[in-house]
Amino acid sequence: MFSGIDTGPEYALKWFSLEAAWGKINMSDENASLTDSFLKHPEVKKATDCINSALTERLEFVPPLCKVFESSYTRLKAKPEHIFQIHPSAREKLPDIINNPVQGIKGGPEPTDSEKPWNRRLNVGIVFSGGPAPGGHNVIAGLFDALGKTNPDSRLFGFLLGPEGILENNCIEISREKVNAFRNLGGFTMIGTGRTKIDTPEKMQRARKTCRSLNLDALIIVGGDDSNTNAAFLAQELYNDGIQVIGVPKTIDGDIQVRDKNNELLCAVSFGFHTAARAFSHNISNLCADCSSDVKYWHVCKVMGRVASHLALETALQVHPNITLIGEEIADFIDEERINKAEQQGSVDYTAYGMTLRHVSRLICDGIVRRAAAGKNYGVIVMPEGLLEFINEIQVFIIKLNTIIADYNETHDTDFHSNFPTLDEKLDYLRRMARMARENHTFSVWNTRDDDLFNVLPPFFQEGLLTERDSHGNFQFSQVETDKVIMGLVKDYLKILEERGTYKVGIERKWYLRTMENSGLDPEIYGPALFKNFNSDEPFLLVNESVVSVKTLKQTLVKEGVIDNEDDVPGAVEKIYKASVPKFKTQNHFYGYDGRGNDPTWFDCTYTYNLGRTVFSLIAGGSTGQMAAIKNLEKTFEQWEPIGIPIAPLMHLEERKGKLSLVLEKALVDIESPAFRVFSAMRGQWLAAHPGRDHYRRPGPIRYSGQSEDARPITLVLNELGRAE
Ligand code: FBP
Repeated sequence: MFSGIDTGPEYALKWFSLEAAWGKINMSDENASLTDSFLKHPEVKKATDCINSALTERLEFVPPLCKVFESSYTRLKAKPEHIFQIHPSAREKLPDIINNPVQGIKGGPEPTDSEKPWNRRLNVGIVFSGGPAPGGHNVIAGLFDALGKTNPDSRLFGFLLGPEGILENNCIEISREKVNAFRNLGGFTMIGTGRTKIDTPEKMQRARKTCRSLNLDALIIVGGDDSNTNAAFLAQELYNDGIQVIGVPKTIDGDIQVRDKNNELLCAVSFGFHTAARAFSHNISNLCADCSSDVKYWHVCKVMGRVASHLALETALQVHPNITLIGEEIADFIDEERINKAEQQGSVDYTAYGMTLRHVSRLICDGIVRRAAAGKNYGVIVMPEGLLEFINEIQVFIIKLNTIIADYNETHDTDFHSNFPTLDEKLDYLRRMARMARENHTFSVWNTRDDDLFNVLPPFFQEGLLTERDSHGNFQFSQVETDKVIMGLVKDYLKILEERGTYKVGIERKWYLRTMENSGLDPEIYGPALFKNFNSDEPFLLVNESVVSVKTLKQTLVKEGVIDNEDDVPGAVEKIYKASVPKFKTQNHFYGYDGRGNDPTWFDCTYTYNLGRTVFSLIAGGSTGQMAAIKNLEKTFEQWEPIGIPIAPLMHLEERKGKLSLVLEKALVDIESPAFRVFSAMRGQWLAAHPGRDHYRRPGPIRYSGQSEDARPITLVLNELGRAE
């Protein structure tokens, strides 16, 4: 017998019972024929068909066109008024595209003659890169329609499963039938996506080979900050081949936002953001309805947003959850008290800048305790998945571990994660690094102090921090249970507050009076002894802090002379005390992949379709190294203005895979922005730590008609209103 394989009698028993179960599930022949005829019934067929009326309506929706695309011909017109602060490194590495201007798009009558006919036949390749974002299919649809309208012989190729499809020359030709099957639908299902990066001379060479073999005039990269960075480098690489490369700003994270040097907004948000935020918001508002009905759970909602907290902020504005954490605010926090104390001692307390994990957990506890005092032992918490990166001590770990992993991969034949597959092996490697540094008295990224601090973290969190980086060297926040880490600390601290007697559920005064009177007890005698605010006019009563158990309850009542030592605590009083003991129960939720795959809102349907048309105008106008964008997204649709933004001037240096690289800058939440200031002014109200109704908002489900949903993200609306003031 082979060791390790269970073939004994017990195994046989398990197998037979499984077989019996399948026998029941698999219909007998007689049942199968019955099912067969039932399945052929036209109503059954209709009810179970993949094509349903909601889908048909969606496929038939025609997004409106920006005014300029109503003309039969478009041309580009440089907008030299927009200038950028250019990084010298970008100037050096991207010389042929660094001086690109912002391009405006103008409509007009068809030109009569031109050196390069505007309606020439084009071969264009398109690729999705990174995570899906609602609206991607409409970029393809917009581009396909514009190509076909201008020259029916033009061809559009879709590279399969992301940039890997370019490297492998794995593509399909996109037909009208295909486009029509995906109009206004979410996901990137038509051609798929992937996270491969074209970042080495060898990969650039392979990309060039593919483009040449398909005789491409242009390559379109629909992606986030890293992918648009890639687009710029490819544009430079393929410049002399005459192959144009155009980027499209995609990511639900909403962190591609572009301003010129004079702070004028050129691109307010990437596509997909609105839909994802609205999808999360609809689901989270359902949780608000749930928890305020059953009044027993705190729903903890982690929402996607790898780095920036835009999605969390938009969700907060959409739903008004009781507590929302915004990473950028947490990083910006300054503990004045600690700074002053250190100053008085003639030193500097660097830990006073930014919040620690513990500090964040205390903030949450404060909200929970205050709501409990108002009788609300339930609520909704929203936190961004990238929160940990904004927390001092964690950020340091992430940067150090990124460097260690990147260095290891560069100097060894096999990579860090294959060489150290288990957590113990990884920890052992780190321990050895720290020991060597100590024994040899040399500088090391990982020292004994790091190792000690790291070892007090729970194993699941250590594992999370050591998780494999993505192909861009980014830390994969979606793989870390941020909510679990924070809520673990919250639970511990609430326990302490409960023991101190400061975390109590408020008792409704009316209920107290009724319960006492029903038991024949005088509420006026027990009240002052039991509650610390009995003599106020507050509607919720708080049990004295000294009462933390039935034993201390009795001691307090005896001390206050309400009962004698020999007496038992009356049943009604014990019941009232027990009702004040909080039971902190949580339900954790992660909102990310669901919203990423959602069918797009009217905003995203329209935005992306017009982006596709913009891409065509940029190609036809001879641009390369540009990102298609729509200016004025924050305003009404009539004011939307399609433009091309040069990518190279947007680059700056950032740490990637432990090294400084030129990349497109991610836009973080600006805590001085009107949207954030509104959030910050209203969050006290949304915490609703007062008796009475909560302030939850119901944004409703996503539609595409624009009839009953916000026309655009609330963040954009508020920022625009604030700017105009
Ligand atoms: P992109 O930046 O590629 O658009 O992806 C964003 C995102 O949806 C993040 O919000 C999330 O952290 C990440 O993708 C998850 O990535 P993965 O699909 O690799 O799990």
